[in-house]
Amino acid sequence: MNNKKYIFHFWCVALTLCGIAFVSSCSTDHDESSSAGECRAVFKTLDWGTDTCFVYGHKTPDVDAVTSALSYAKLMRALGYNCKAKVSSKTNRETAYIAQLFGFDVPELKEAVEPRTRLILTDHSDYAQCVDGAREAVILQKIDHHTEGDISDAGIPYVRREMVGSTNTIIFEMYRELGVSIDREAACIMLAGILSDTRNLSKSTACGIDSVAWMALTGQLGLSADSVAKINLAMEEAASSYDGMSDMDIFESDYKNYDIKGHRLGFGSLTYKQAQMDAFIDKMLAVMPKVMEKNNLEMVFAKIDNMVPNPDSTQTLKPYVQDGIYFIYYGAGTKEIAETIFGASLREGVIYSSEELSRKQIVPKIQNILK
Ligand SMILES: [Mn+2]
Repeated sequence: MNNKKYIFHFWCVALTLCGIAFVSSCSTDHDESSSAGECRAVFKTLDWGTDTCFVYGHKTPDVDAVTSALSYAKLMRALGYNCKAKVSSKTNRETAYIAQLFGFDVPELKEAVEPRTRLILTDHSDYAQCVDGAREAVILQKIDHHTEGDISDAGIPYVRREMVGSTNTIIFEMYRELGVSIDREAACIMLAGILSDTRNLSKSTACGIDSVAWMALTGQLGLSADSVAKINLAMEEAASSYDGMSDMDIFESDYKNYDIKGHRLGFGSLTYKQAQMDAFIDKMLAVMPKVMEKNNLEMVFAKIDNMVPNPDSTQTLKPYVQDGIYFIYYGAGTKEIAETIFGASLREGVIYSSEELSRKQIVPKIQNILK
């Protein structure tokens, strides 16, 4: 190898290693002062371009997707970067409810972006969930709490991915580490995301750091545990009140697409009361072929949280509690996948599981089974 080539090779390797060290230290290191300095330095080196950088959560956004885009765009603006939150498809009823209660504006709808648009992605890690045009855009950052999807971490200059209950918990940590003050609006926005994704810290995905953020934000907003429980209950009711919605809109109220090893699949997350569960499942099974056609899928899945009256009737702020999930499936090969994960079907297309797995926990299991 001649000398010049050798030196060039050396610098390529050295710079690559530095890059990797930077990303991983920023994404896992919680030594606040040093990681804050490193993050600020990484942000400075990003290719921001001259136009606004858009911050997007996933398509068919839930509250965490919408609010993480808002809170992160706000954080970036506080650091001096021209960022704006957008949504790539219409928002759901729970988002409308909490935005009105807390008094924040839902981002404008922008369904597609031009090539070379600068993007920051929150709450998703798969191209199938991105705003249209994302593959031709420049993705500057990814802030997420899911396993790594087909938008690989390695290709993005700044990634912070932690398996916590809500994307907003990660963003809360970043405000603190970067020393950016959390104003009332930011506190409301982040709390909304945490309440929704962790169902007020009751989901199995919630961890210690979610509680830390919950304590700090509710404290700042002067909300008692009871008033937070009331807000959460109303959010939960808004999320599961499907009255007046078409079956397709219900299925898509909390829905994601995935491309896994060449298989295109869709996955809905629903909630329903056990008393009317059978009829609800029949309606959802009937709409799944249409979901398949509309989204050009090979397989369609949904999990339905099974809600039963709370045996402890003194808990008026928690009239219903979850009792397992129903997992429904449609499409060639889906029965085998579903039964490998959850065991035998109750009837064609339907399985019950007492284990309350979230979509985030089920998708990696499907990923392992698919060839
Ligand atoms: Mn989320």
